[in-house]
Amino acid sequence: MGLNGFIDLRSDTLTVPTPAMREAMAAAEVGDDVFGEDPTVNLLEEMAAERLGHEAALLVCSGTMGNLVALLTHCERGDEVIVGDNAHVYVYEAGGLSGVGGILPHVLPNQPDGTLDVDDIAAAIRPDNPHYPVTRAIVLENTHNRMGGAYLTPEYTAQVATLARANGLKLHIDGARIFNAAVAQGVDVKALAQPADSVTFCLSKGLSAPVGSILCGSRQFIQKARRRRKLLGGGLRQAGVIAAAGIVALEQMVDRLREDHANAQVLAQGIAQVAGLRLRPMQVPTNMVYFDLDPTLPFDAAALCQRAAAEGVKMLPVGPRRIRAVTHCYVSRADAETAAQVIAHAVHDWREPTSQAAALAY
Ligand code: TLP
Repeated sequence: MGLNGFIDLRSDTLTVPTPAMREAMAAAEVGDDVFGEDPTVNLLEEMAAERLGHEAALLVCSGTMGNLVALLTHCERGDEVIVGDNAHVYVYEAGGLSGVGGILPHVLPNQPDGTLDVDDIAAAIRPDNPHYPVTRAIVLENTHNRMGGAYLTPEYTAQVATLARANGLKLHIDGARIFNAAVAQGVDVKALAQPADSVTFCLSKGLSAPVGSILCGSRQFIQKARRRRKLLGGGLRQAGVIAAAGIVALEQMVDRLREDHANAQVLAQGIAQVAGLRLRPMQVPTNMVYFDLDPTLPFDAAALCQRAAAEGVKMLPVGPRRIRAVTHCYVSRADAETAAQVIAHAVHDWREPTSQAAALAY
């Protein structure tokens, strides 16, 4: 197991195509997708739409592009979207919604479970008054990356969809890891995706495809979105080589996500036992483990990550004293156990330097 000799927990984006994907990519039947003539892309889009319970789907280059295309399709310049303060769309997408779309984010606090408070959303919808921007859409994220991989339930999603509809708004879901959310709750992904007007999900994260995300919505919405994708330079030609891996991802890589969740538990249990490290959140709902370094530890997150990497375990510092570790199909249960041991040793060695190191220091 492992990736390039490392247990690489920095992200599930690090996953590389499986042997079955490479075979499918090599054998893919292709055509010009801008002409709508790539049979493999067309098949993937049909499969994805059917799977999520939407009429149509569009292959895009990345999750970032999918979210931007969706918001460009729902909104006009000067419109406003309601979004969480920890949303990927708001924090990690280079400001594209404003920079490219001229769309204002109306930012609400994300709750620890990844939700936006429904009363907060209702209060944030602007009245029809020429002073205000037009509130056009609500964006949810499932699973929620910065809120610890928390998943949104079908009930919550339906509640927000109802609120959106009652106010003439669109609901977009950044479902980069929506299959993790479905598997973790044991529900059909349709129950999480169907209530929304548009949903993106990523093929290139836990599902292990090398490139690509999918945007789903109504036939009319996808037709309009296709033009926005072209505008952003995302009209690829023989994209069937990418889509072929995406088809394998949907067929073979979804159900096994439960293994990643189980391995995240193993890793979290190991980390929870290390004095000076604190899981936050305490519960690990899917494949993401976030933990903080106690202020008493004489090193920061970057230093601990550096030391763990020297022992073969890569993690991501996401704050001065905060670290993220993500499991995926190249992290086995044994790797999760090893990673926890490496982290424990790295912390312990710092706290109690060996007599030789102490002598050298002296
Ligand atoms: N997230 C990446 C980083 O950008 C943080 C990661 O390693 O987790 N939505 C969500 C919820 C995401 O976590 C990501 C990627 C995206 C969208 C964007 O997807 P890509 O990277 O394909 O543009």
